[in-house]
Amino acid sequence: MTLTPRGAAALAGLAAGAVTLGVAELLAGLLTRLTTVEGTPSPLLAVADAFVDLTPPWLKDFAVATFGTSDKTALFVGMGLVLLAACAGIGLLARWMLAAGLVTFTLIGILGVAAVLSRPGAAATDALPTMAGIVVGALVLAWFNRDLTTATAEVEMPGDLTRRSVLVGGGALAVLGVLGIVAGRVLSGAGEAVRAARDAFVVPRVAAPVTVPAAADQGVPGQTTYRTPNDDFYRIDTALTVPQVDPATWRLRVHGLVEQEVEIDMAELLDQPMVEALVTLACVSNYVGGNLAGNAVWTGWPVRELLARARPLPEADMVLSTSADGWTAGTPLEALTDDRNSLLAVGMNGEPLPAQHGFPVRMVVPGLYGYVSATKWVVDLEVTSFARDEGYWTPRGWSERGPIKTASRIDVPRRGPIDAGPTVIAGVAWAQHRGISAVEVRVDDGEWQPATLAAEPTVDSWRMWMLEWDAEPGEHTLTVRATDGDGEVQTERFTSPAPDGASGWHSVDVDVRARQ
Ligand SMILES: Nc1nc2c(c(=O)[nH]1)N[C@H]1C(S)=C(S)[C@@H](COP(=O)(O)O)O[C@H]1N2
Ligand SMILES: [Mo]
Repeated sequence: MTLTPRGAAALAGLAAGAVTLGVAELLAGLLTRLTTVEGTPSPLLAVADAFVDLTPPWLKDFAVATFGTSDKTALFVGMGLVLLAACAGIGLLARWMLAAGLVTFTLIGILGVAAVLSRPGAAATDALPTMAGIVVGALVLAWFNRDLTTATAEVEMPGDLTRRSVLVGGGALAVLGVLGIVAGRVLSGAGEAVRAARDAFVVPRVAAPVTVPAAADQGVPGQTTYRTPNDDFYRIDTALTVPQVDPATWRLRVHGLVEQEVEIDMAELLDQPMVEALVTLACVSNYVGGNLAGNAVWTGWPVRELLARARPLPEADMVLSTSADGWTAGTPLEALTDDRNSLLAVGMNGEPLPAQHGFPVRMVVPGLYGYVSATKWVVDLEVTSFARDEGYWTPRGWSERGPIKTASRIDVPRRGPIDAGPTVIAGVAWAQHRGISAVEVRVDDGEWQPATLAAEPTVDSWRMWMLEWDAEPGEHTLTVRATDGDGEVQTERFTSPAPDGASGWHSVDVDVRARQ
């Protein structure tokens, strides 16, 4: 097997890149092992995290619309391709002019160091693994180019020999680099750190447990179930690796515009009278007809009780909650102090919170989109005001306040042709904290027909609906609209998710075939 000189140069660049990342990830993994739970950020993840934080609203919107909840995978694949191209490019540049290649290589490496240091809670020493990687990678690049220069100089020779050494040596180093990355990730114990703590976590019992009446479901095949199993619950957050928060060291601090700063740990939280509440969470990025919403029984302590201990000052009108990974939400103080079930939740459908959904503690606020309220891995509550502070998404093009808009969705029939005759149209509607008083369905341009509503155990959750329809052969458009508990009919006006949630009626085109 032979390589063209250019191929050899590109391979040398790839080997240098792989070795850099291998050394950096391996050292970061070792440091994490030797130190605390949070550990040293992985340089690769730090770059991805920094990218996520800098993503403009249109790009975030595009990513969620295109890749949905796979947007994280898409980001990693994209980043991998960019890295491969950059390394090959640097290899070619170094062959043409070694100094230029080395300078470019170092500059990109410095961006990596900056990304690591930009992570919340990063210490100066966290830069060391990446810096060590850059030094080793630069040596590899220089060493190969000494080889490459010889190879081009000795054109008279059967120069394949030297290029073959690049092929073998570069290939081997690239493999070693990848192994280093894998070993580093394994060492850092990604995803493992708090598993044992979660397994041992007991969700507290409550005085008045929630029971979901069977009549809350209608059981139409394909229709949403009233309760969403934890494994099927949508997941949206900016965290590329799930934050590992150990309940043993977890603390929640309440400070800012308060008469009394308060700090509680897990033992104290679990000592409080816990309640259960059914609440449907919804994401502001959900499109009309989309599925970024889920309903669960949450177990937790009402946030208002904790805030009452801190006694907010009169000028306060917002609580800025912060997660272990530095994400923030700005929630109106009123939504946390009025009589609704705004919780510091530790249980989801009777289980400890899954790691992805905020273990050990998250916020759940009925009636508000997740981006302004549902902080997972919550560690800090700053009582403040909208005039002074803003949550993570506000400067990124999303509205400061995020009350959930009334929404309704047709689950069945949804796609594919159906047979003519008796059919059930069914779905779900939500207007959290106001409730749903009516759902109507229209076939083509016909009359609005009232759907049958399932029981509504609480106004904080969604409500199932169904309607029998005698489907006639041909193409039909089904449209749904809901009326909330205040008698307000869902608006027909279509808007996209940004800046404060999508609106408009959901409709579905169905192809009805005559029965043979
Ligand atoms: N720490 C943290 N909490 C977060 C977010 C986040 O990015 N980081 N995203 C919020 C958003 S936008 C939504 S819609 C809900 C989603 O909660 P889920 O993933 O449990 O469904 O979490 C909220 N809490
Ligand atoms: Mo969201």
